[in-house]
Amino acid sequence: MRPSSLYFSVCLIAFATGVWGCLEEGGARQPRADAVAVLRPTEANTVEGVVRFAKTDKGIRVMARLTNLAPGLHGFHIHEFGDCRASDGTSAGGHFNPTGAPHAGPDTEQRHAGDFGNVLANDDGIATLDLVSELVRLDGPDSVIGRSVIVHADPDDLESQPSGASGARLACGVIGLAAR
Ligand SMILES: [Cu+2]
Repeated sequence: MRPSSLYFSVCLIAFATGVWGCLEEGGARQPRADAVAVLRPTEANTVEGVVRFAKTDKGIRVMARLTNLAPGLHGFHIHEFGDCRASDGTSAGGHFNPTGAPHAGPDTEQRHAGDFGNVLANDDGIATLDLVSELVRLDGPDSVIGRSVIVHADPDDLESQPSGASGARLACGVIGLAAR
């Protein structure tokens, strides 16, 4: 069986069983996403990536893959405005914080809705993140649709107010409804 027909068959089975994730060309299986942010580099940077959001029984699953980062930790958050116009990303505003909570890490109960802490880039500059958040909303008044995702130059120390002292903004992407 040719690889392409195998791909088609597997997809057909996935479709028939109601598993919408199916297979990407290249083989990595991805669950369906309800929202997506495509991150573009700010001026003088090359960092880019995709962040996908999917509703689950336990909260919103957040799946990110970023490239061209310096190896190490980088602060990673949802910011208030879905506005990546400024060349340095500052038009995205501060952290999205619908409950008025202090900034903290993703394991602290009182935190911003989009306090994802850090992503860890490997030696190839690639960082991935996969977590389930009970604070992120994709509908209602606290929805993150229309907000933005920012990845920073420095690590988030998970305690400095208001945003973890994570420095310059390397890439910015508006959160929108996903096509699938
Ligand atoms: Cu941030």
